[in-house]
Amino acid sequence: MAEIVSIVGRRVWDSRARPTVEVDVALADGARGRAIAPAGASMGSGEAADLRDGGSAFGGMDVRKALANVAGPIASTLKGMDAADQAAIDATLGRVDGTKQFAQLGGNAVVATSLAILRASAASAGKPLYAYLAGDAPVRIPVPEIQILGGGAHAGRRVDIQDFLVVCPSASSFVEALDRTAEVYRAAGALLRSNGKLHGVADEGGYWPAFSSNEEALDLLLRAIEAAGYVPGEDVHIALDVAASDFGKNGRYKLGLEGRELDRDGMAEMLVGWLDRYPILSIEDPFGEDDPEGFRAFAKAVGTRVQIVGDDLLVTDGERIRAAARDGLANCALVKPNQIGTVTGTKAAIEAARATGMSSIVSARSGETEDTAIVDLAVGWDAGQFKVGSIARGERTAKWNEMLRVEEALGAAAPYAGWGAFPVKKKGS
Ligand code: 2PG
Ligand code: MG
Repeated sequence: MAEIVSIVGRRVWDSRARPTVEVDVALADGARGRAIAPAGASMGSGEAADLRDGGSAFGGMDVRKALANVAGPIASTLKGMDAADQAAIDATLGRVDGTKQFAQLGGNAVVATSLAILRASAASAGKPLYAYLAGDAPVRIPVPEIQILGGGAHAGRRVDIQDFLVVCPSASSFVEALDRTAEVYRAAGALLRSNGKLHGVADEGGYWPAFSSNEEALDLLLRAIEAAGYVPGEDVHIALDVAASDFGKNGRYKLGLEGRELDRDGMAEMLVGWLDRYPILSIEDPFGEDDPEGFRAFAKAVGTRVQIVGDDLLVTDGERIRAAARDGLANCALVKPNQIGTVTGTKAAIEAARATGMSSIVSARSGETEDTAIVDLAVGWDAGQFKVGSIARGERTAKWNEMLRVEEALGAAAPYAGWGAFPVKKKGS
């Protein structure tokens, strides 16, 4: 037993210049752990709620109240507990809070505490966090989904679709997947610059394009893959995060860029048209969180042609994941610790996905920091896929670079997950 002797919070900054919560934990045996809460911009309504101060300072985003909860009720109830009993710690956080979405303590205070205690436990056991989480279970290095173009809530709604990403299941390693992605990123930048369409860089490091349609982004991505010397659909595939809750309500979708409104059938038709024309392997949140009917009809129509990922729809909630699998809404769960608030809840989400035959993607948020705990969660729990935004900006490369180190450290003990990570039929197989 390693008893928790201190829990200290402090205010640090995220990649959007917003305050966030960092927590330091110390155990009686001298082990320490630290974690920082990330923050989303396109959020599901069922997510754990961050506690923000409101008022005028920092646009109302300050976290003094959340920090007061770390120093007060959180520290006083958790001190003296066994850090290795993560389930008991997370259950205590739930009990002290008393609400479903951590509205009292703040999801930001809770997730940083839960992860900091996890890190301290791994340190106490003398193991890297991924090894502590894996125990004796076999693990793989996850396939990265990496953003090339940003849009939606992360780029002033310049394009409707939030993320245009690339994914390389046919690479032989994580190293090779990043190599291919970096070449595509360079090629995309060069093409945008030469067309005069480069507006800047979006929240997650992808290019912020000045396009007049969503298809223009898909065409650019295809050309960038080719310009980098790769075969689209073989060496490099496309993944999309439509983040449709941001522009859809009650089954109607407003494409601001093109000045059109689509019903759910029209939306499905547009997406199936894209599947026919582009090598798209994965589509996240193709419909709004309030439109399970859209998800169901789309999933039925496309079968195993594409991975359908639930983010806002599932909010890392094991129960929602099981229900979605039962109802045939999606075949992949996005997993973000701060959506459910605790380490235990996050693990339950991955287990629910596995138990129901769904794939899973451990994901960062659009507001991030140098914290790399999600790298260890993705490997240690063998998620199979990993999404962190683009291959530019330090809060993103902190994660990619850490994964490179983990792949090197594990060597042959952890193969690259490759095609096996996807619930789809590989073309030609
Ligand atoms: C998403 C995430 C990360 P946010 O929608 O998947 O890209 O964005 O953190 O803003 O929810
Ligand atoms: Mg998403």
